[in-house]
Amino acid sequence: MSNGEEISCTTAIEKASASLTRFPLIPVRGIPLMSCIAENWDNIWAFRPDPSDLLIATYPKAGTTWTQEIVDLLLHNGDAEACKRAPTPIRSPFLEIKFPPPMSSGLDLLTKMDPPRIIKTHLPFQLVPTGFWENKCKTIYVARNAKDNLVSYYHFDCMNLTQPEPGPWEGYIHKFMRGELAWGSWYDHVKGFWEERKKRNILYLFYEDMKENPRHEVERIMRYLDLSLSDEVIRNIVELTSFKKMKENPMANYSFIPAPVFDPSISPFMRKGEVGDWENHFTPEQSKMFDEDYEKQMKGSNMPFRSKI
Ligand code: PPS
Repeated sequence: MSNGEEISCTTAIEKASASLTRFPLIPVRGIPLMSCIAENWDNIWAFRPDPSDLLIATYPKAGTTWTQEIVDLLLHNGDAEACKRAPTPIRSPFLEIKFPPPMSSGLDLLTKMDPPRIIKTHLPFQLVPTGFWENKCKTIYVARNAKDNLVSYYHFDCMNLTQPEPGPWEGYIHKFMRGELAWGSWYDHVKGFWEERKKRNILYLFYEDMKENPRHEVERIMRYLDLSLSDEVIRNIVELTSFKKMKENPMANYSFIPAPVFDPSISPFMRKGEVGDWENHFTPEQSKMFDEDYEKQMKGSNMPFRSKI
């Protein structure tokens, strides 16, 4: 997208903002989704990807944007300028998102793009349109430890004025534990894709591994995409996708979404990008209560989550 198109995208959001609201949640097959998504469900479910399309699936705030940027750079041989052609959600549409006109929905954007496309979703495994599996589309799933994921989601729900009202922090923890936030239960989401990862050839990544050894994870993504890039290009991609660089990159930091939709005075989209920030939010009592519930909800899953590195 040219600079002109980016401006018209921002203008569209500004025009639509009068009808934008904190969308209530409506269950779709038991999963709470924003009403703007639930009301368009039949069209989302009917989406047929191309076998060459790549799906990046996450629970919200688990490292989606970071992974979208890594993938786009890998597919463009590390060409930073090429990856500044448009903001993230235009380069890599968000499958299920649908805001009032004149804003384009994820499906509108996908229809206008030629495959192979990099498609983002937060849908849990059972709600991903079956064409992705029938067409054996490559899928990268990114999971983030529950406590940091929750903290990031809380700040996002405060600043994104289309998300349901988060309410007070203490109550938010309970909503997360009960799976009442948009896109449902974190526990079921991470387990759902984990259980399917071998059968569906899903590359399952952890945010904490990406922070600890970004080069290692970038190389894993590269191999999964059947690419082979030079040492120097890989080094450059790791640098370009560091938190600091992405925070400064207007095509990757969501600064093109104007207030009052994303209100940066409440929290920036690129907030901290750390592992362990939950320690600055949970009281010892909240942490203990959360851990006890976590043990029950994750019993038998044996997933290698780390809330510290
Ligand atoms: S969304 O809205 O669901 O697509 O958000 P998502 O991109 O999944 O998650 C946003 C959080 O990821 C952090 N982030 C990064 N961390 C480390 N390195 C890089 N490059 C990076 N890019 C984004 C972002 O800051 C959000 O986490 P918090 O903890 O809120 O800072």
